[in-house]
Amino acid sequence: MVDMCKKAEDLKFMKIAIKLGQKGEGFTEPNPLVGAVVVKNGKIISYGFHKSFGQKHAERMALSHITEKNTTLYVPLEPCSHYGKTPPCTDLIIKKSVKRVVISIKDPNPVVGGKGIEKLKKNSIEVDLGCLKYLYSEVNRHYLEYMKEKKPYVTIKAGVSIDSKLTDKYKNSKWITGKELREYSHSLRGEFSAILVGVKTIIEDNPLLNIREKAWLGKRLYRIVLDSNNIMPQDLKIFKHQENFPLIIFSSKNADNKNKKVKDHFFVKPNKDGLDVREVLHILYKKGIASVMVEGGGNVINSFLKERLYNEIILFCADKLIGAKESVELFSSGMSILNPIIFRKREILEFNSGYILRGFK
Ligand code: AOF
Ligand code: ZN
Repeated sequence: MVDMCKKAEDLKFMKIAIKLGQKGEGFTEPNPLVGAVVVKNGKIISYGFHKSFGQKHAERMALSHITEKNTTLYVPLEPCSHYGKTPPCTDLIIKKSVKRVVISIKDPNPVVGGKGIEKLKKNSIEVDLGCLKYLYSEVNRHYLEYMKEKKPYVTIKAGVSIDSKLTDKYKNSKWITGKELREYSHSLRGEFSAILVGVKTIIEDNPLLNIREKAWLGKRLYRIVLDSNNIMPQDLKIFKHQENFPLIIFSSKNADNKNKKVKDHFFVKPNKDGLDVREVLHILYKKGIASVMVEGGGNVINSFLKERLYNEIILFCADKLIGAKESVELFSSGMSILNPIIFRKREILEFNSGYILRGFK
């Protein structure tokens, strides 16, 4: 893969713009991660990034206060040309007499989709497209999946023993991974718009499913529960703190109990494994949820694996052997043919008590 830019200095400044955009991770969705750098005579004179959903676009943060003309603007995503929550960034770029704009990728958002670049060119601004497009597509993968595939980016996360067991022989899953791996996994929630679990996990563990780490202070995280038969008791902890951690429930259209327990309680098509997860994802897309981490238990993970509805898998593997045939295995239903999971990229991180494997489809 070639990720080259037209000029060597473009590579340097675009890398900085992309890194700046990453500061907004976990806070901008369903909007993208965008940073912007303004350069004059080889020096950065201003920069900015999109901090959180609804706030100013990166280009506006970087350009608003500058007086210099004939600058180069580095922005990984094509500048917008539409009136959204803020006026078009292209108008500001033109007003500020920017000479050249370097962009990694065209904006897949249909309201922009090339019109931003066209407008800049029409106003005699030089545009270079493609610089670090692979790097940026990786960084901005939630937004791209959401815009292009019209579904949230799905990450499956599971804590397993080295023999792939999700529970011990009494079907307890809570202590498969130790403190070290559990804390890491907990903090990872910050990267996503939502976490999704099955009702069994909620009833057995009575978790809050929120984020408590300082690093993610102020983050809003949706909690999604798949409860086919609508049996979840309403005195569980999951019903608390819905201001910052809104709860969404999905039950089957065939459930006997059709009482809505929260405002966003949806009744969807059932299938033989539980619920039609495609419909679940479609509803989440419509609600503006760009990424979901599927946390378990076994049945829920199974449904997403079976439908191949995932973009990424994160396995927290503890140095433990469980061995019992009564314990729940990861993907125990299996495939009818040998069907390898092909990761285009994988990362492995070692800990004292195990390792994390993160595979990207
Ligand atoms: C951002 N931040 O830095 C840039 C974006 O919801 P709005 O009105 O703010 O518009 C969001 C769209 O604006 C987004 O989908 C993308 O097409 C474009 N660019 N958005 O949130 C930014 N540059
Ligand atoms: Zn904009």
